Amino acid sequence: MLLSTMRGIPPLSCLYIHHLSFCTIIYTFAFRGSHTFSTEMGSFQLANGPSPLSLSSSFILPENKRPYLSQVSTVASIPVIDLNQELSQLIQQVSRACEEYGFFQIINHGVSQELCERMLKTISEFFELPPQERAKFFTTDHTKQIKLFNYNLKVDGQEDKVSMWSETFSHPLHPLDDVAHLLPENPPQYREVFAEYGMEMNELMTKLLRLMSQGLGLEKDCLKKKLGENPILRAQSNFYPPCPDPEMTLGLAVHTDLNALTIVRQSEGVTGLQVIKDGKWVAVDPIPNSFVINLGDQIQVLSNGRYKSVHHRAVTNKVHRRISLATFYVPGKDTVIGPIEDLIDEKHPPVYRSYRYAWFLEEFYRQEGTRRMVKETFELLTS
Ligand SMILES: O=C(O)CCC(=O)C(=O)O
Repeated sequence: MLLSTMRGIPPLSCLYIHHLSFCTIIYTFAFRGSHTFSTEMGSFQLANGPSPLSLSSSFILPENKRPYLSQVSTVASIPVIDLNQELSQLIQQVSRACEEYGFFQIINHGVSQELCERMLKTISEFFELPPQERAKFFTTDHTKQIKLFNYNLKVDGQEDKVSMWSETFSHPLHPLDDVAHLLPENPPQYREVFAEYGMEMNELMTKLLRLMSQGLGLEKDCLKKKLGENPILRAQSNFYPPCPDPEMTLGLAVHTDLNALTIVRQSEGVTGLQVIKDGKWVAVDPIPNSFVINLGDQIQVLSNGRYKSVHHRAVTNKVHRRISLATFYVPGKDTVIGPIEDLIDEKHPPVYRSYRYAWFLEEFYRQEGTRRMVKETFELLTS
């Protein structure tokens, strides 16, 4: 049962930010803090920070942007879909989840559990490296292919941005050849594990895009074709250290994903990802050996608004750290995105104008530091 009241929770519009390649939060890397606290991994220190992490004022959100955790539904959940079932039933479940939630979890997906565990362990070891070693990847330049950073949020009427309680490492995942030699040498298995994981994600993305196309009544490769000939997959590892007061801050601010499709593997046993459904926050509890799938802005546009790119956020945990790896399907910059013709008719006029993905990115950066309304700027006005 969902909570019937959300008093104290600000309207979503106050919180909107989207994903940069992946989230649309602002990059800065300010770190201030001098008090230490014990965590399960000692005192975590941001790679760009001079001292161990503490809940200093730079992490504290104004009241109207705090997570109000007691009001998050503990009972409602997003759909869980078994990929190993009869095709027409599977397509129906996927399209329903895409239309009603924009989010679902998948089980029996065919990706090796052992590989996923190795990948999460590798990420964990990466974030346990001494800050000075991780700092080699730190940058404030969002055009960099490989970047370690932490997301910040600009708050109206406040000069300083609020830092999110997380550290993020992002790089291409598939194809990897051009940048493989630039990925971390430590932990030593990093490159091999990510190369293997990238191939699995590429297959899974194709499988999901096919199901989603068929769910729209389209030929099975339609979405993939519309997303262009030179897409890439990017990986974004998120590390959330334990937080002394999860009510005061967020791990990742509210956003929709900028790209087409996202596959998230989260560490088991710690809940942190939350998604909005009918104006209420719902926790996405990790199910053993599952992936969370969420639709990005480009799928919403291609489907002419039938499939939803939904707002989500990550909250922190007082005792446990949490790790997640998001894999993003990123169209090539020249790809023209717009509502698919077969989905347009008299009853369903186009909701968006077509654009090159590069223009969407430009708009995304143009809005940096403001309330992000990127796909909204491509909406067509209806009379
Ligand atoms: O589960 C999580 O940590 C949130 C992942 C996410 O939203 C992202 O990386 O964009």
